[in-house]
Amino acid sequence: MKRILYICLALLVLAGCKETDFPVPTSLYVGDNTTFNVSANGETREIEVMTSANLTLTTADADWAVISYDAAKRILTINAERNDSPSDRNTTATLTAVDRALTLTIAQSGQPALNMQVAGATSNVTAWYSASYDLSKSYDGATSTYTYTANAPASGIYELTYQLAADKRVSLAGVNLVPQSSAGSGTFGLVTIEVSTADTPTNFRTLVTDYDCKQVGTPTFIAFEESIAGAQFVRISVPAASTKGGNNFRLAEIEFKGIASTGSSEKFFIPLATSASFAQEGGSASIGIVTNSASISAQVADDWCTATIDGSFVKLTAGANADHMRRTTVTITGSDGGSATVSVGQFGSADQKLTASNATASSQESTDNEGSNGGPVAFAIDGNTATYWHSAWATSAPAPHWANFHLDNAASLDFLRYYPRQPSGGNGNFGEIEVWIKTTSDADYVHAMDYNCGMKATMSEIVLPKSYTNVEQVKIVVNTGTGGFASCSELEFYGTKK
Ligand SMILES: [Ca+2]
Repeated sequence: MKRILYICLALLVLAGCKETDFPVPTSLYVGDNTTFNVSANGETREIEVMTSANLTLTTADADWAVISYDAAKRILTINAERNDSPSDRNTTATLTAVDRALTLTIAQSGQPALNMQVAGATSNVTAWYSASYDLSKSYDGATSTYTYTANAPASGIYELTYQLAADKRVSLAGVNLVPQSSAGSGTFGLVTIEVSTADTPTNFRTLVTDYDCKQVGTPTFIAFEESIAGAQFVRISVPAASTKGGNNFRLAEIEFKGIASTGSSEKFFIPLATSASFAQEGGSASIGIVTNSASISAQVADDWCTATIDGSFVKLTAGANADHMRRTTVTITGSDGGSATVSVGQFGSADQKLTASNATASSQESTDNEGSNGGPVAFAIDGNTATYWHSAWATSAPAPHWANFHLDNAASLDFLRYYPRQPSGGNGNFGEIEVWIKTTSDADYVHAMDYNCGMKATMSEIVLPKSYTNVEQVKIVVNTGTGGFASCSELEFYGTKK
């Protein structure tokens, strides 16, 4: 329709009619969507502008995107550089006619970033609150543990220096500071970050000065203006006076975010996840690949899930699922080598909670010691999240712990839900676990999967790698748990009933 309108307008102009004779507004159209995504790895993109008017172009001041407009061809060209940061960014381009204007948003995703390994750390703090709160707790991968001191150093500035394990594949692009969610005393305020590289490890360069983390209980990601290849030491300085209470330091986790280093001669392909799951209503999920392949591609085995590529991300989308859990696999391939298989599952509205009975465990604490709501493993399947199983502590019971459950009516078993102690978790929150399954045709348990519940206080949804039929028993081996214990308020089993 629009094109016909332009042709009519052009004919009118050719016929010598003055524009004022016909109060038809100028047409100016690029499609219904005015946001255009450009690849995070950089690209040149042309957008056809449907208009009869002479347009002028104004752009926001973004040095990463050169935007031009060819009035003769009516083509808007965006020449976007690679986004060398984990952060998304966008800019605008406005096309203006005599009587109207159209503003387009040009959006670019950031690069997928992995957590770089920390080889060690030192600080000017002479006394941590106790060994359980020392500096290593800020890089043990668990947000349930934290670094804490109640004493300020003589200088009044906490200095923490982390050594990164050498990794030529990635460049340090930013730091994610994870406070304790309760934001207690010592939650940090102002942060200065200095970095040195492997070739001159004692020569620090200041990248961020007095970034205000505002003493909040949520993570603060601080992106650098440029990523640093070969980063070796990272020094974090925090004035004691800027922390909550003014005299303490508390940090649950520090994550050093590395993006693919384009200067690396080694080819690499590192998927940031090997599984994804969708809610029964459907939705989308994104899998990042840290790679220096020029491009990636993805293929999905089943058509209920679709994959599109945005830079080095694979975006997966699924519609609603009215059946029980469905699964598929996505194969992602790099143009310069490397591939990964991602297991995708989607919960369905027909998923059913199965009945578990006869729980046994490697150990359980007595209600005399734990209190009337805690101890016996039967509390893990009583349907009440206020009661919980706790491994023994009055007598020694070292990890690994385990608990075993009989399923009474499982035609199939698809996934488990693990609820730590409610409402806020505590000792025994599951970390790394193994799931073992015995079906009617197995003589003994068969290893089904490993899973990391992360010792977090919130529920974990553990999707099995396949649908298991005729399951008799499930055994959970708890290799790590908060404080070395295992505890569980409820373990739920889902699939289809017999
Ligand atoms: Ca319970």
